[in-house]
Amino acid sequence: MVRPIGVIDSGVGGLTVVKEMLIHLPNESLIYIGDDKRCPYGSRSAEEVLKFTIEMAEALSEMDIKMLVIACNTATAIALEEIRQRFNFPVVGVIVPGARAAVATSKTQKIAVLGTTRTIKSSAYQNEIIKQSPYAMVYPLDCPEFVPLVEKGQYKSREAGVVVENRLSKLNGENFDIAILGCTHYPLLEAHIKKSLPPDVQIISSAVETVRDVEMVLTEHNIVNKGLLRQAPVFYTTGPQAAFKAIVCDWLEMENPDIRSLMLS
Ligand code: I24
Ligand code: DGL
Repeated sequence: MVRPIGVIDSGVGGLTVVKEMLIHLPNESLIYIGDDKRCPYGSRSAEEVLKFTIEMAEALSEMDIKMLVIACNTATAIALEEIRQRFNFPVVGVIVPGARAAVATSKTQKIAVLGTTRTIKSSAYQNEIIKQSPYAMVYPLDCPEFVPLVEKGQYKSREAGVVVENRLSKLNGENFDIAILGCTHYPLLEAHIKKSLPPDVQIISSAVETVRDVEMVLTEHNIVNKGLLRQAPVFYTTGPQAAFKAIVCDWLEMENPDIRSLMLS
């Protein structure tokens, strides 16, 4: 039995992190929980996000995971520290990796952060960037229209481009050289985001960066799976299975993924 890595998210957005993990960690087994029924988290209160995130971690703890990845930016912003205190397994969130990559890449240490309302209000990215680079300037921007836009499936449309451009125009005049995509859904809007920012601005996706941290933690804790072949990933959803399955199949290019239902209080 290969002990799996647990991955949690408010819905299907964390599949952007899963996609990277399946590519870069070919020996590891994964269990994913998407709280589709209560998605989106980004417009909810901190109390709700904390409670829901603890419930997901609890469910995975009972499934004997060896480590946990909080693939949701909003859940990471609100619940990372609390989850670390409550459970014995190592926990990786998406914010430290995104902030680290931004600080390492930026020439000017002027960094824009795009995220949900809850993530931006929490100041988690802002605090982490300043912790790593005390003289950095951070330009936070909440983008409440972006998640619904992606979830309507309209993220490629010209209309989506207009919405993105309007929102990002609020950063006009600020002189940053990095923009962090601080939300699972924003990589799907990356082409529009790129077009709406000055050409010299580099985009950093927290999803991609997070896998490096997962690899480091596995090595540090000596829990890399070296021998046995991995099991197929298992996906739990708190919402309807069919819609969830369709997105898993499409996004991860899987034919017949193992989709299961999970009830959370
Ligand atoms: N993308 C996301 N959430 C959705 C969606 C989407 N519907 C279409 N696309 N719906 O997130 C959320 C609510 N559902 C989810 C499933 O169960 C019922 C409720 C972004 C996902 C990023 C991996 C667009 C879409 C798609 C396939 C792949 C990617 C994608 F249809 F963005
Ligand atoms: N997964 C969330 C995030 O990364 C976006 C969707 C939501 O608001 O729940 O912030």
